[in-house]
Parts: sequence; structure tokens; C-alpha cells
Amino acid sequence: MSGLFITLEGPEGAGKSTNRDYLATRFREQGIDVVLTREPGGTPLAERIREILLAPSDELMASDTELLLMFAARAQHIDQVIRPALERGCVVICDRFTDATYAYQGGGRGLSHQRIAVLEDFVQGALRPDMTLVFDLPVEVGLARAAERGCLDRFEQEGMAFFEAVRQTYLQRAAEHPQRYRIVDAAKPLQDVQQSLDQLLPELLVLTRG
Ligand code: T5A
Repeated sequence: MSGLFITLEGPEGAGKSTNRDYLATRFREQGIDVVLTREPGGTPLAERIREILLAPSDELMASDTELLLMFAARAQHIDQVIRPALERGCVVICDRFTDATYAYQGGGRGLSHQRIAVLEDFVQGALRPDMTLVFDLPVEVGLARAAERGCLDRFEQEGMAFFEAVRQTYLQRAAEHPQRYRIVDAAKPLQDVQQSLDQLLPELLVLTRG
């Protein structure tokens, strides 16, 4: 596959969606074809699975159900959107991917990372992001930003300990594989965050052309 697969990760309210659009603009200015997408979701069927995953419900969702739904949506997304776009040579910028599964279902829910790795291999084969930007910020800052939107989804109703575990899992994974991750300080004002992205852009453009 000749394209470039970039994923944006981080806790709630870190600014991933906002900066996904900013990054896409910067790539397009260079004449590069960009596909913007997100998880869970990215296709009509996967978006329906997203609705199930995010909707608050009186029935407790078992952690294994949550894990399998994440990967069911991902299988559809990879088949219909990500692989075809990479094969066309596009830059794919995806708002969350499997690192979120390690962070939320692994760190947050306490599911074994080995079990997640089995599903990752099964669903993705050799497909992994070429670069992952982790938008990092204190949990309370991100939750306050997310809360400004009003109603909270099923994940946003979790407590601080859950989101601390999510954040620490991201940071740990980034520390273990520094070649694939870049940490962006997302607590700064938006203008400063975008300046950090501008500084990363030359490296990303080299990967695109490589
Ligand atoms: N999930 C997902 C799993 O559990 N496992 C998985 O495998 C996957 C893929 C998805 C949920 O699913 C879970 C994780 C999530 O809980 P989502 O809505 O896609 O939910 O993800 P969220 O992180 O909840 O999305 P948010 O919209 O809350 O966060 P973003 O995208 O990081 O933040 P953004 O850009 O929307 O910004 C939030 C607000 O902050 C402002 C923005 O203007 C906006 O109002 N903002 C800033 N304000 C001040 N300074 C800055 N630097 C700012 N940057 C943005």
C-alpha cells in the first residue's frame, strides 16, 4: 500500500477532531489527497455500531461485547474505507483507531492487552498506523471541554480513574514505541497546538513521499 496512515489519539476533549481538520488542510495545501475518517464509525454500518457503543443504556454492556463491537466496526471501516484509500495512495487521517482500544478497553476496562492483540491481528492483518499523534492533556481539562457540549455519551459518564488509566495507557504505549508516536501537548491554547502540528508537518510530508 502506497498511502500514509495517520491516527489521532488521546482522551476525551483533547482536540482530535478540531486538529484533524487542520492537519487535512495543511496536507491539501501540498496537493496531497486526504481521506478524513473516524472510529468507531467511518462507514454507514460502522456508524450504526458507533451509535450502539456511545448511547447510554439501562443495560450494562459487557466489556467483551464492547471490545468485539469496536473490532466489528473496525473490520468494516478497514475494508470499505481505509485499505482502499491507502491503495489509492491517499493520506488517511483517522480520529482514533486501535490505540483507543488498548487505552479504553485495555486500560479503562481492564481487559488483557494480549486478547486485544489477538483481535488486532485477526481484523487488521499487518495494517498498523504509520504515525500516531497522541493529544495529551490532564483528564479534568479534557472532560471540562467535552462537558461544554452538553449531554455525555456512555464513555463520558465514566469516572476520573477510568480516564486516568486511559491517559496512562496512551503515554505508556508512546514511550514503548517512540518511532511511531508523537506526543502533542493538547492543554495549550489551540493556536499553540496547531503550531506544534506545523512543526511535525515536515516529518509527515517526508513519510508521505517516502
Ligand atoms: N472508543 C473509541 C473506545 O472505547 N475504543 C475504541 O477502540 C475507539 C475507537 C468515541 C468514544 O469511543 C471510545 C472513546 C470515546 O469515548 P468520540 O466522540 O469519537 O467518542 O471521541 P471523543 O474523544 O469523546 O471526542 P471529543 O469530541 O470529546 O474529543 P476531541 O475530538 O479530542 O475534541 P474536539 O476537537 O471535539 O474538541 C472538544 C472541544 O474542545 C475545544 C473544541 O473547540 C471543542 O469545543 N478545543 C479546545 N479548547 C481550548 N484549547 C484547545 N487547545 C482546544 N482544542 C479543542
